[in-house]
Amino acid sequence: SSMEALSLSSPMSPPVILTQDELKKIAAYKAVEFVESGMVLGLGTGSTAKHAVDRIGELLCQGKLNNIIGIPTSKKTQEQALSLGIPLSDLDNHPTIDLAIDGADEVDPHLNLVKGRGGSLLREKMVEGACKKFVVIVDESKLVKYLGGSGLALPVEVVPFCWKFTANKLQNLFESSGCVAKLRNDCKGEPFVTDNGNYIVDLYLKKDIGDLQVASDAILRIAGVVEHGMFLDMATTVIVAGELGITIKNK
Ligand code: ABF
Repeated sequence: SSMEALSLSSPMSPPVILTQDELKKIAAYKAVEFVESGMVLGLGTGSTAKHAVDRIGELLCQGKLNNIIGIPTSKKTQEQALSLGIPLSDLDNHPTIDLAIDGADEVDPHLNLVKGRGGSLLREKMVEGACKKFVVIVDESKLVKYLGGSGLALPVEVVPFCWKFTANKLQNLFESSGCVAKLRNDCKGEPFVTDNGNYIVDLYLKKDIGDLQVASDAILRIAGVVEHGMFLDMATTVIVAGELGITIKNK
């Protein structure tokens, strides 16, 4: 893996304090520099990816990009892209995508990710799994030593049918990591429903779950599980914006 650091301010200028949203925007704009006319683009979801989609719309509008086809990873991003006039299609029509840009909840030192706090993990995994290049954009708060290390949950999309049965199986699977499985609720206290009509079970872990590929396979073997939020060996580039500048990590 290679690394490249770009400073945001010259050594002589006074330090600039940036908000987390400004850092997200800096990472997003940097990623859009990889976009070229004629590309089929995976469009991510979340507050970081939103800046990238806005920027792509702006460049299209200014005529600085042409012939872009966007493949959205959620209904929300689909609406945003439509409002910006970005031409859209889907994986059925474009099974190979040139480049996807999306955020993440956690990034480990090997560029493995946790995604799905926003609830769009299934479509994200389908689209981003079909990409030649997958550029992840984060502010430095998303960097962790191991997945689960932020104290946030590992999200799992499950079918609504007997979700408690599935949640129990998931909790038991990671019993030795002190796992607690909770159904995600929306702001009204009702089960959160994904774009695909499913539920999300959030797995809170107290310890490292060990071999991630083994954990991934075990989760996916449970009937009732649709997909989980570990994105292993998928990111080709991670752009991290921090107070001291932008770091670009390549696989
Ligand atoms: C999507 O947005 C999700 O996979 C991830 O959960 C979330 C990150 O959101 P934000 O950029 O708002 O932190 O990429």
